[in-house]
Amino acid sequence: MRTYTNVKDLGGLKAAVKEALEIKKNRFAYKHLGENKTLLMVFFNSSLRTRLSTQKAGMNLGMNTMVLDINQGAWKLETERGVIMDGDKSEHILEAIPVMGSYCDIIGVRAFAQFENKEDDYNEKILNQFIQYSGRPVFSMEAATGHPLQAFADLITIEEYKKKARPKVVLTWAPHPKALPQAVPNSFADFMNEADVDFVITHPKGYELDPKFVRGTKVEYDQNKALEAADFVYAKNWAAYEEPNYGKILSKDRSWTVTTEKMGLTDTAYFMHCLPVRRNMIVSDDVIESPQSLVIPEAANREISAQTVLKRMLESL
Ligand code: AN0
Ligand code: CP
Repeated sequence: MRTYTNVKDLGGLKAAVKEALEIKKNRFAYKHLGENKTLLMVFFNSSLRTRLSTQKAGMNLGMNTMVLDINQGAWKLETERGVIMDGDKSEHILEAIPVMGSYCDIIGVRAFAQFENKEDDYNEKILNQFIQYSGRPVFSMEAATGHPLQAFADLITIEEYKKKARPKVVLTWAPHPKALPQAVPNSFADFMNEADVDFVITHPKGYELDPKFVRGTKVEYDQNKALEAADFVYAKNWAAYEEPNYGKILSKDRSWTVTTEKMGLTDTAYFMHCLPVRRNMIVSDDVIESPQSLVIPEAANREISAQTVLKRMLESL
């Protein structure tokens, strides 16, 4: 595997989940693969889970791991070509990327949508420059339009907990005080569309996601209706995608918060969220603390999704 940026890079999902569950049973079985190989993780944004789980996955595979926080200690990077660099940015990304590539064998990149220019975000301007100029296999640790390590971990979790062959999975928008990217819901939709699930999306009008990820999925604007008979409720906030509101908050309506009452509409569904989560905005204390909450096992599976991807990349070096 040379790149991991979306569901297609995994090939068949069934085989990928099977491989992931085998890795989970014996996570040190492939320790020889990473011997004398170096993983570099580059963060343009904050992280708890991605940072720790991906580093742990690399260590399970015997890799050396290095982390660079671009905004804490590295030089500020210019990302536009042709700019006269007389401002506060000391280095151009066109030098920085191949230099980073020269010190490692595999690179992970976290570079969120910046909400300044929709085209730049949706063309994955930063991530694609790493793919083009690093000379190394590159994987997304949440880029502008997707978070495929998260969605893969989500799918593994659903496979582990589902009680029927084809569960109903509902992705619901929920309120949040700050504008958040569409990366997590985009990737979740991308994966659910390829998985054997009955997938429904619900959000207020104006929060329509990129049709490239939604594909033919049913969008039900009435959250209560969408939740009926759900087996899994996946909550997430995102800012508007459609112009002229790209990156804007259109609603903070707390009637969309996932509460015990809302979960009562489901078929005793499990609750999922990628974390970090704002309690009593996205989800009530009661729901996230209930036995139906999968947020911790879901986060734990991030180690497994990362390890499956890194294993495949090491195998193709
Ligand atoms: C980020 C987001 O919504 O994309 C990261 C989630 C994994 N969340 C926040 O910035 C709070
Ligand atoms: N879910 C997730 O990616 O968490 P972090 O932002 O803490 O890495």
